[in-house]
Amino acid sequence: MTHLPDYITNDALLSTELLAIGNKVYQGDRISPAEGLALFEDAPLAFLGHLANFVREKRHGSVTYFNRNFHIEPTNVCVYDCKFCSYSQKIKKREDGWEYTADDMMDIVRSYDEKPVTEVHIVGGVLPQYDLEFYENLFSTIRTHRPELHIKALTPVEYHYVFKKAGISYEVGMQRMKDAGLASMPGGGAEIFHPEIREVICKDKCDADQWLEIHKIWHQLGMRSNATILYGHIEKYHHRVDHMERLRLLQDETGGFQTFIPLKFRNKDNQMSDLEEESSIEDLRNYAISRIYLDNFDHIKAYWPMIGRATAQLSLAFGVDDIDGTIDDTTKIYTMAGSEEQNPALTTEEMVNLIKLVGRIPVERGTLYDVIKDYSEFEFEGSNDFQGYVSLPVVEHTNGSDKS
Ligand code: V47
Ligand code: SF4
Repeated sequence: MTHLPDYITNDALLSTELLAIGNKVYQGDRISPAEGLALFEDAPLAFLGHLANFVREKRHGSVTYFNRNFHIEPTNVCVYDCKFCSYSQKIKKREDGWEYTADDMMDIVRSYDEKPVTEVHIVGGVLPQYDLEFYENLFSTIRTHRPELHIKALTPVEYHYVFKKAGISYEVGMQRMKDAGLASMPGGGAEIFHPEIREVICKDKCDADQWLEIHKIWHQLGMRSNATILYGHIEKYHHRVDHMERLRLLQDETGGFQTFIPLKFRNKDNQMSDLEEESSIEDLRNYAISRIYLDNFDHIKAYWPMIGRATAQLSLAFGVDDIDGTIDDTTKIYTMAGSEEQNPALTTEEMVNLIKLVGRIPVERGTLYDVIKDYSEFEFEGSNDFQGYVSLPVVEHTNGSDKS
């Protein structure tokens, strides 16, 4: 049996409760919501990093995944009024925004024809002209044009809206999306599930139960999806725990989630701009607790355009094993909200270097975590004497994986 190392158990700053949680994590036992809350409230960063890195390395060793994808945002105008999102205000001045037609979107898809991307990620605002037939036609046209391109598109927010308008059930709707070529669902629209917060920040779009139900139905069709949390605004720690608990319970039932993606709230150009943003320390604590809490999720992803490259590199020691794709177009929902990266573009070589510089092994993956290329032997150009990274104590492992 693996035990916490002495330098942790002898740390006078760690309470008996925290050490008991640490031992549970070492033994592969699930922590309770109350214990999750205790981590948020009391655990020091280094302790969280140690535990999260233990879990991360037990599952994935040093492997760090990335994929080559591009984004299409059909529109930056939205009928919904999410207080944290700059798109919600554009509906009043619709002419200032963009609304792509299916042809416009196919032009974008075709512009990647010669590029070795494996995934198109489609997500944006909700508008009436984007209805059931529109998305069916779009997905099937993309699939016909480039059959091997994985279509990861839309969220329960759009699906709920579109199916309701079409008068069909979630079951029928998701089956039709699958038949048209939808291959997986990204994690957006989750925000904070708890009604105390959801009512304030995004009360008019699908609620928590509807979000979870659509993912459940999608999983029951044999398909995979992601989940997010939008943290660092008006929610309290217990709302974050509640959010993760709901996801963990559904994952116990279906096993269909691949990846959890914590999204840090950014405060530019939205109705919550008066709020201060979380510190990078809190970002790292949040990644670590996500890794520890969600024991039935394979992957924790850092969305690097949002937190910046340096924090993304650090996150790899705090439970994260995936950095989002090499994106060479602009994903405006974040640049408008004030993300770290004004032009979120990384070439594959830059992504590989970024991961290697912090001592991890870059592996290019497909959307479903099929290994496309292992870059462990890749010699990168540039600085070998990177000094900015604090490495955590190496954890000893007794077995390769505890995937459930
Ligand atoms: O649900 C909107 C977020 C999400 C802000 O599954 C904001 O691979 C921060 O879910 N500050 C959509 N976030 C994006 C998304 C996503 C991103 C990357 C990868 C994957 C994946 C999914 O964007 C929305 C919302 O939570 N968002 N406004 C803001 N001001
Ligand atoms: Fe619309 Fe999504 Fe923005 Fe809400 S978060 S306003 S649903 S684009």
